[in-house]
Amino acid sequence: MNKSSASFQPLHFAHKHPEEMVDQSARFYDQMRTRRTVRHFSQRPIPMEVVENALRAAGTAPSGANRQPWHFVVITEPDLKAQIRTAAEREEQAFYGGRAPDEWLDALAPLGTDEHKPFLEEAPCLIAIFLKRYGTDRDGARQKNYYAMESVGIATGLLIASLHLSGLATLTHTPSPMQFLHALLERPEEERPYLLLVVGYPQDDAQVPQISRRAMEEFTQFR
Ligand code: IYR
Repeated sequence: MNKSSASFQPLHFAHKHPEEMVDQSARFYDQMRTRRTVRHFSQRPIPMEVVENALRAAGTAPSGANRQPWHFVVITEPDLKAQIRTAAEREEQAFYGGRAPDEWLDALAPLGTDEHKPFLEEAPCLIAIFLKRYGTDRDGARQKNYYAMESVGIATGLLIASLHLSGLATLTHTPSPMQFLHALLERPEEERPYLLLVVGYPQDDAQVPQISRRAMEEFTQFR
């Protein structure tokens, strides 16, 4: 592969009027600012077509050398969710019971999290996100992936935004370590668990921690 293998096509960029651009960006922000990480999920089923479309949106993420180094496992089977809960709670017991340094536990205190993860069984859908450390080319040879962390992170962000805009709540869950997902979901050697996304409706009486978000001017510099 070299430069001569590149082939191009017209972009067909959809130009918008500046007023519409500002309006769109403000509406997107107004929607996104209502997103909250939820830890109390209803057992109510969700329209799986929404999840499928959100995964399609995730798959539009830019990626290093367009390697698209992600794999998603959508889990709705009650048995499998129960197995994931058992395995995650085993790790979390060790985490909260001594493995995590006090500094980390202090940082988590405002969130009220602990080793109990009932949402892993109660939420209708879990999406296990895997990062492919390398791929295979047409001849079956190992092909290096580039910026896989960044690429999978961007895809995950698009997935979360799409699910939120569609009316579903999510929890970015990182049982630590989460190698058990690799075995339970029978993923190949080259994949690493990246994140477990819990998806569903919040419980009617769901509460979320009182937190605030930093103002854009506080985390941005214009020069
Ligand atoms: N994985 C643990 C701990 C945890 C860590 C961070 I960083 C959080 O933002 C929240 C929780 C758990 O899920 O409880």
